[in-house]
Amino acid sequence: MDDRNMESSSSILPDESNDHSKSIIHIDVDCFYAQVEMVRKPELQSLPLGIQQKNIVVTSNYEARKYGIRKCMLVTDALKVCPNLKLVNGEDLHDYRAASNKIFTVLQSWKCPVEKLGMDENFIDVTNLVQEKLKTVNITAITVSGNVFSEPTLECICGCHARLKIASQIASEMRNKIYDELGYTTCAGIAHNKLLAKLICPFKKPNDQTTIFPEHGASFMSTLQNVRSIPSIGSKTMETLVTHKIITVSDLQMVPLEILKKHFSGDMAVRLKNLSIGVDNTPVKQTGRPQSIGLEDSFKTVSVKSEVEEKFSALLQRLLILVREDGRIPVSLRVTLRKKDVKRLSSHRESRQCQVSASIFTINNGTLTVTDAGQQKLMSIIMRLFNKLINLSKPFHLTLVGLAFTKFQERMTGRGSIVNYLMNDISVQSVLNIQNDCDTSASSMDYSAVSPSSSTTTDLSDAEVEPSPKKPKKVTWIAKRRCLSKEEVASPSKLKVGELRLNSRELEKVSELRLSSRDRSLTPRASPAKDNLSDTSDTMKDIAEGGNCDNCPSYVDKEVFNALPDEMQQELKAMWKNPSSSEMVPRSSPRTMNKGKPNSILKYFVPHK
Ligand code: DGT
Ligand code: MG
Repeated sequence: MDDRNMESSSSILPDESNDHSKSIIHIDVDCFYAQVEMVRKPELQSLPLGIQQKNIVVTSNYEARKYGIRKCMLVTDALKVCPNLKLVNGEDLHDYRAASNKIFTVLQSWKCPVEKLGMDENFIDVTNLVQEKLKTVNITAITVSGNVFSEPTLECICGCHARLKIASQIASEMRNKIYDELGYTTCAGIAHNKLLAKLICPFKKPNDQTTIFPEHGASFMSTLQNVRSIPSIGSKTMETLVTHKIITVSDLQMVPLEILKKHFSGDMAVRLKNLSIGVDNTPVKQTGRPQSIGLEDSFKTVSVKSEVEEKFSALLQRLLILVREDGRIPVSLRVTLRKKDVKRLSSHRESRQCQVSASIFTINNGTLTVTDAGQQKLMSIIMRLFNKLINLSKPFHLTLVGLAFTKFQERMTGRGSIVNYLMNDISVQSVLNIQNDCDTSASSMDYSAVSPSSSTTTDLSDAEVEPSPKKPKKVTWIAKRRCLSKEEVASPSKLKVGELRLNSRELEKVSELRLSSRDRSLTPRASPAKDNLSDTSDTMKDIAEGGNCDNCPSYVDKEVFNALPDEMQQELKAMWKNPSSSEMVPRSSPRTMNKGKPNSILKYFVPHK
């Protein structure tokens, strides 16, 4: 903190309950889907443009908004207010997702934590960067870039004003870079917490930014007409508040804590009170790879099995594109249905999931692929799950079908990994990537919403659950990812043994991957797809049947093999010679396993339990 601030004669102390130390930026892309279309086809820029999903205009460019086009208008209504509206179908989210990822990548170049929220919003915690810049600038000369919600009258003693001014400059640089590199205009909100940064973001739009200082948090919040504007207030909380005549944020500010505690848990009541005055201490959590990748399609009603199958087939095609882009090999598939109860006029969701064999997927030249046979296999798994969810002897009515890959194979690709030796040209997720998956287990603030618009196909990848988190029809926690400490990541030996071991399927994959990427002409038979991961025999046989260098199967790179330590070479040779040697490997607990020969490579070939 700068002494000049400390010495300021007219200064205020930060509220004890409110820590001003952070600098947070929230960036939201203007009319996102519409901009993606306009960047792709610049001739659309001068036209009123609407993005159509089924019979809804989900968004429109600002030209169309001048005519009164609003988000989620029915197409028929939109055409009434703007007959010249140019409509582009936006049901395929592929390009939007790609644009979203590019924006995320640009924002990551500042090396600050970036949390992706929906497809077109990101939080960036620039606290450390601001601290660095503070060392090099003259504080009295810093000005806010863009708009200010309200000019400060008194200097806050903690120095937050200077920090937020610097943050506003950084926000401006970020927005410029997104525009220069990708062509998208954006809005930004700058504040000392996520809540205020997000809510102030649309204060001036499009293509603008606004900074709010902590002391104006409560007065800004009191301008919000609906408690629902607060991102973490979900429909249930809202209902309870409304029942007790707490409609506006100002109502929430005024209701005594004791009254709130009668209707909510003590923590929740305090949290609601804090939010109402703009206090929020939730951290910006670096977004990692999604824990699941899914798609849903909702519709009026489907009651015929063949139609359901068609819907799943279409979803699967699109899902496989997403998975290919992700690059990880899925090992678990979930089917979701929303069933309509016609008598009770209600609906509910049900899901079933099962493991899928990693061998359904192959990697060709670094790209994840699924053969036609693999797709058929997946379809039969999907329909089997469907049959478990639906009693076909009775009529059924569905209003949504969903598919998601929910688990992915993770491999040890560290220095000591046999995978590394055998398939060093193949890109797979390594244990080191797990660090990126840190997350996102529940904390008290959730900015994401999961309730797809009722008639659209929705991308449900964890990181981009709902295109518009601003409409929190139902707020829920989504991703609970594994989070390893740095120490754990740096030292794989501290990871749970089960996570590091290669199971037989992985070994099988090693051979498949190796073959597909290098030596397809020498391919031994590919193992049949299986729905579970426990069978080792085929794999071992495949390996044992190969061999053009001292029992070494043909698909093994001789050079790589020769680079292995002697001990490993001997072990591998013994194993190839005698596939039943896999039986030497105890299958029980990791503890038993560790009692074997120290550093035995075979211990990595134990099937997962
Ligand atoms: P903005 O930020 O007001 O300039 O306009 P947008 O279009 O960026 O709106 P935003 O940020 O709420 O949502 C980002 C994109 O998500 C938007 O371009 C289209 C999509 N989206 C928004 N709301 C909905 C919705 O209710 N249903 C569906 N399916 N998509 C939506
Ligand atoms: Mg937007």
